[in-house]
This record gives sequence, C-alpha cells and structure tokens, in this order.
Amino acid sequence: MTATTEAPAATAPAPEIGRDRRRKEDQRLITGRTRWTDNITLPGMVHMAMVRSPFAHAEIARIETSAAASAPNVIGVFTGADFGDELGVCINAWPLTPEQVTPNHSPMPADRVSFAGEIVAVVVARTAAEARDAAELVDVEYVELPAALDLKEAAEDTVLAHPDAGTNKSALWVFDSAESGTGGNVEEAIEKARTDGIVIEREYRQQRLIPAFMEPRSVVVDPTGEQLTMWSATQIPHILRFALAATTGVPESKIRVIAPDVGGGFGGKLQATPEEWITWAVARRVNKPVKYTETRSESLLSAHHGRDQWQKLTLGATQDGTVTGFKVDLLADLGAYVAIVGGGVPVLGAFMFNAIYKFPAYRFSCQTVLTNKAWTDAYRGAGRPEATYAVERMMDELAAEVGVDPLEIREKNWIKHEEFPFTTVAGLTYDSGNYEAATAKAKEMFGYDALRAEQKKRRDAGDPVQLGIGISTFTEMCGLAPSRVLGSLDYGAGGWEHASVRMLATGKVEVVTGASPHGQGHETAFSQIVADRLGVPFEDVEILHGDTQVSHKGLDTYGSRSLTVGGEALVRAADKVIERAKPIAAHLLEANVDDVEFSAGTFSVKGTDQGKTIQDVALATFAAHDYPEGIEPNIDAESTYDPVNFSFPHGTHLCAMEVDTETGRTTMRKYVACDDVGTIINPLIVSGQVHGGLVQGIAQALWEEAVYDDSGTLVSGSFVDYLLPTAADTISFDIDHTTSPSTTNSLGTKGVGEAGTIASTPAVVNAIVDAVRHLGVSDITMPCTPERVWKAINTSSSTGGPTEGAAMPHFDADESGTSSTEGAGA
Ligand code: MCN
Repeated sequence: MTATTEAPAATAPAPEIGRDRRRKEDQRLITGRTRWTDNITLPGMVHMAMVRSPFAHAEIARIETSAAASAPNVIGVFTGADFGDELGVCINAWPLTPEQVTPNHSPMPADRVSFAGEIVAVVVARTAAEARDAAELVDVEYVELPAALDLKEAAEDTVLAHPDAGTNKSALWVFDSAESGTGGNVEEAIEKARTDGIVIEREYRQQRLIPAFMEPRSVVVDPTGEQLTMWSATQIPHILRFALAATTGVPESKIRVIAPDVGGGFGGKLQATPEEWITWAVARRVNKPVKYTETRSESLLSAHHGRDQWQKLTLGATQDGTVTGFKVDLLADLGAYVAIVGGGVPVLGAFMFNAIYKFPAYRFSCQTVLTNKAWTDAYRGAGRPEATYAVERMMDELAAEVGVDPLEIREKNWIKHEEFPFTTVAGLTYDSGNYEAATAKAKEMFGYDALRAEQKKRRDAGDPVQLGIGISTFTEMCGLAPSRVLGSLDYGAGGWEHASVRMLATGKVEVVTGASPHGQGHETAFSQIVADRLGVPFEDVEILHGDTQVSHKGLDTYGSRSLTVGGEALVRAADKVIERAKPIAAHLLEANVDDVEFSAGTFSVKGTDQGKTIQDVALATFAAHDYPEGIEPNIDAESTYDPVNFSFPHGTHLCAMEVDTETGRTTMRKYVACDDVGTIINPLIVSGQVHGGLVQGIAQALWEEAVYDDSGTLVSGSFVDYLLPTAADTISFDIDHTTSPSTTNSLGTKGVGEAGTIASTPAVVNAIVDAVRHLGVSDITMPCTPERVWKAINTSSSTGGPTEGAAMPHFDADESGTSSTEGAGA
C-alpha cells in the first residue's frame, strides 16, 4: 500500500508561520452555523430561570414558591434550602495567604444574600419563557442589612460585608525588594529623594469594569446516561471538570465538560460559576437535561467584574529624573466573595509595576477587601493593566516635574536592549526585548515631532481645542505560567499545556490541544504551526479542543498562554511524530535510519533522490503490512510542556487626543501601536488581537464603568448605561511590529492576547492630561467623561473625578495575615 516517491524538489512549500491566513473557524463563527451552548437541544431537556436578589445585603426571611410551582408547565422550584451540600461550593483556587478571610460561597445561599444579583431560587419549566414567567411569581421576603459598598470605607470595617467574618479585610500581600534581595530599601530611597531629589505621590482609581463578551453565559447539563455531561460557554472546561469533581465528589472520569464554540470571554468566563453549579445540581435532581442561558442584564449584574482598585503610589527620583524607588499600596475590591483566582489578580500586577524600567528599589502591598458588590476576578490583562496604568502615568508625572519630554524620562530609565536577559527588581528575568527599536518605529509612524510642534502652536495660540500626546511604553508578563512559579505564589494549579498530534491513515493530521479558544483563532494559527513542522498542507490539519473527552488533558485559555505554552506543546508533539516516523521511513526506503533526514514533509535518504512523505508513512502505519520488526504501528505523539519562564511582550503606544477645553469633549486623533510579540505566527490574527485589545483599554480610559448606587444596585446594568464602544466609536489604528524573539520557547513567540488592553489605557489618559496640563490639571479620574474633563479644567479639583471617600487607609505588613514572597524567581 505504499509507494516510493521522489525526493522533493529544492523549493519547499511557502512557510505557514508568518503568513496572513484568514481564520478557518470564522466561516462557522460569523455565520452562527455552529454549536453555541444555547443552540444545544437534547431529548427531554427542560429550562431554568433564576430568581436573583434585588438587595446588596439581606437576610432571606422566607421564600414562597407555591404560586411559581403551580404556574403552567413548571417542573420544579428550588431554593438553597432544598439542596444543602449537594450544591457544592464555588471555589477559590488562589488563596493569597494562609490567613486569607474567604467567606463560604454557596452557589445559592439559603440564609443571606451578599450582593444584588445573587441567586436565591430557581424555576425549572418546559420552556425558558415559562421558567422566566414563573420566576416572577416566587415571593422572597428579605430583611435588608447595611451594605459595605465603598471600597475605602469597607477597608475600615465600618459595615461588614459578611458579619460572621468579623472583618472585610481578606488578605494582605506584600513584596519588598529589600527583603527578597532583588533590590534596595524603598523607604530609604524615597527619604533620600525627599531631601535631594523628587518625590511624586499620587492616588489613582481603577474603576470597576464588566467583561462584556458577545455570547452571554450558557450551560446545559445532561445527567442521563453513564456520564454527567456539561456544555458550558466557558474558557476553562478542564479546570471546570476538576472543580466539579473536587467539590461534588463525582469522579472526574464520570464528568465530561464540553466548551463548544464560545463567543468571547475576556477573562469573564474563567470562572466556576454558581449558575454552572446550580444547573448541575438541578439536572441531577430532576433527572433530565437542563439548560440555563442568562440574559444580558443578568450577565452584567452577576458575571464577575474586573479591576476596581485604589492605587496609592510614591515614586522617588533624582533631580534628573532617574527613578530611585517606587512604592505601591493597593486596595483591591473582591466584591462579595473570593472568586476562583480573584484574590490573586492584583498580585499578577505586583511584578509589573516596575515595567520596562530599572528601578533600584520597589515595594508592593495589596490589601484585598470584601464588599457587597458582584465578585471581581480576571478581566483582560488581570492585574497588568492596573500596574501599567500606574507606572506609565507616574512616568509622565515625573517628566512634567523634571520638565522634559516623557519619552526622554522613559529612555533614561528603561532597560537597554544590550542588557537582556535582565532580572528586574520584582525578581522576573525578561528574556528579550528592544524598547529603543519599538519606540523609534512608533515615533516615526506617529509623526511625533510634528504633533509636538502642533501642540505647542495650539497652546501658544490659546486654541480652545488643545492637543495632547500620550505615551505608554508597556511590557507585561504572560504565557501563564511556569508551574513552580505558580506554586511559589500559592496558586492552586500548574501552568503546563498538553497537545497530541495524530497522523490519520489518509495523511490528514488531527491535533488535540488543551487550550480552549473562545475567539483567538487557535484553529488557524495552530494549524499553521503543525503544517510547517510536519510539512503538510495547512488545509489538512484539524485542531480539536474544548471537550474533556477528546482533549483529556489541558489547562485552558487565559493569561495569553495558548501560543507560548500550548503552541510549544504542539511543536514538541509534532517533533515526536517525526522521530517516531523516521525508522518506519528508513525501513520503507531500505536505508539506515541514520541516513534518513526529514525536510518539508519528506523523509529522504541522504545523497539519493528517493523519499517517503510523512503521509506515506502514515498510510504504511495504518496498514502495518510492511513494518519494522518490534515497532508498534503508531506514530502519534503527545507532549506536556511546562514553560520555563513567562513571556514578556512589549511595545510603544502613542496616542494623540484633542480636548475641547470649553466642553470637556475628547476626540482621538491618532493611535499608533508598535508591539513586539516575538515571532508572529499569523499577522492577521495578531492585528485582530491588538485591535480588539486596544478598544478594550481605550474604553476603560473613556467610557466604561460599573456604577452602583448608595443602596448597592448596579445602575449601569444595561448597555444603555454601561458604555461598551462599537467600531463606530473608535478610529482606525496604525499598528506595526518589531521582533525580538523570545529565547524561552522554540518558536520565539510572545503572547499578544492582552497586550493592547494593557498598553492603551495609560496612553489615552496621558494624552488627555498632556493636553490640559498647562491649565493646572495633573490627573483625570477614569473614565475621562467630558464632565470630568471639564470639571478638572474648571474647578480646583485636578482630577474632575468624584470625591470617593477620604485618603486611602494604610495597612501595615504586621497588622494582619501578611505574606511576603521571595519574588517570582522565573
Ligand atoms: N498569536 C500569533 N503570534 C504571536 C502571538 C499570538 O499568531 N506572536 C496568535 C495565537 O496563535 C492566537 C492568538 O494570537 O491565535 C492569541 O494568542 P495568545 O497571545 O497566546 O493568547 P491566548 O490564545 O491564550 O488567548 C487569551 C487572551 C486573553 S488572556 C484574553 S482575556 C482574550 C484574548 O486572548 N480574550 C479574547 N483575546 C480574545 N479574543 C477574542 N476574540 N475573544 C476573547 O474573549
């Protein structure tokens, strides 16, 4: 069944890596002709609707379900009391300290609700509409309790979010470069700067945001049959299976979790949700498949939120603007519960406040705080946008103080390209980078000098519309993550990724990845990698993912990890296939294995024109008629790759904003992003990721904010009030790249999934402040609405922001559960 083919002609097929391939999955995703969770219908399936608390904090005195139970086609009405332990608990997989205060998180509490939107009862009915109608008939009597809403006040324990916890302070986590041996003493550096240098002190607000994915969350559970199957619009099918097994006692082997096509997540679907837990328990109780799909309003109200921090920053520098120390004190709002990785999100930023700079001393402390608002957790960038915002805003403040161009201050302090690899004051080793190259290219694309000249002209003329230039020379740590580093940070899981590559009899290639895409285009980019490695046509590679029965091992998609970790696992598995195929090819070619080499999909005998393609070997393996003695007929292979380091993409983003000083209206004039994400697999996908990321970061700067009123009601509970931008609200971005390949993975890639979001927020706010700095403005609270910009210009408040409580309370390392770390040590 095999034929000897001629060795390939000298011209190899065009390389796939670096090629602008349109995404193969888009055909089905864009037309909707695919399996979204809500499209799934099973025989006998029933539907569920939730009854949610309108109060932020209340005791549940009584729940009257009889009217709902007798509504048409209602199958059952359940409350937390109907289940008890059967419901399981929502897990926190990243306790920051051993002493962390972690309130018990029942998916459906029976006695007390802790945020507006929490589920108190569910109705199961024949159709979703009938379930929703009947849910209206559930009568809940609440006894309202005082709610802890303001972050600073909550940190003072004036009102308790969970009275039985005795405090709202969940965990205090500290990193000090003097203690970890990665740098000097920050207090001494700042004291010295107070005497003979410059000290800049600022307090910034990271407003609460809501990850607004395109597809609301949806879950179907089928309890019939041998296995329990859950379909969920999730980013983390593997972690979900583990969490279900760990909290319900059902063996993992009996649980199948499927993430079918998932319409976006942005971190918001990196969660084991009450909705999933309840659907699971209810399906088992009624012994029928149950579906629950949230409405958009429910999504905004109760899917986890992101950011929500106060940042108190102190930077010391010499008179010429060389930074000598940076001290960061955070208050981070966890909301009502410590979510799956919620407590750890600020700590992901802890290693990034020094960004691309050579700060000699650094101290970070973060107090996480419980409040009666929706719980917070990862949102695109998770900790790194907050850190980048703080440091990039502070570098602008320093430049203003010294009286030089903000780019000059950055250049003075950044790591020079010849200094890589560089171990930072936070203990991370950046493998590669070239800030000079990215900045030079961005400046040229931007027309930096011309825009500065125009800015001066407008300023001199007193133009009512002023021009500002904002800079963000960001870096971030992604490719989460080396398992040993995660272990040192008390994170509950590892950071490896798994892949298998199977050669099918027809010569097609079936690839299974443990990454779980939800909009990132893995099927295309991963096909390109495998096609190049095995020398097979791109079209012949099929990528399977997101089903724990198909992809039995994996750690899913978040932290811009899928390419650097999952892609490397693919490469290693493909290389193993080639190694396994080589002796078979040698046998078929009647050659010594040492004389056989592999190139562009063909095994050939050195010095001859005889060869066997990898497809020939696959077919020979399938038939196994003519196989070497003692070798099993199988050339498939798998690999589990644990990264040796994070990946550190960086870039220079430049933004020009026009500010109408009479109305406060801001208009984006130009945005340039020059990113370095190492080797690029698919430039088209990378551009898409950067575009989407930019808009999300710009939205934080200008529009988006989750706002609660004084009683704890989410007033930005629909897209009328939560200002999610559309394409029409943005301009056309100018993006390009420089390339300094990563030295820690064989492809040289760095992550891109969060880069745009991390970089863009400070670029925009820096531009707005730059436009009106000469009018006495040094800060504007985000989102920089026209009203806030106008107020900052026209009142004594330099921020234009709301007065949100007093100065930030200070928490000393000794006061409560302190943990310091030796640094991430990657
Ligand atoms: N890529 C590439 N070359 C590089 C880097 C990446 O071609 N040098 C490609 C990758 O092959 C992949 C994509 O770009 O197809 C993103 O890769 P990576 O940076 O590894 O990020 P992940 O795939 O792990 O995706 C996670 C990241 C995160 S953390 C969030 S949040 C986010 C994001 O991706 N959420 C998204 N992008 C999103 N895009 C969409 N459409 N929807 C979301 O919810």
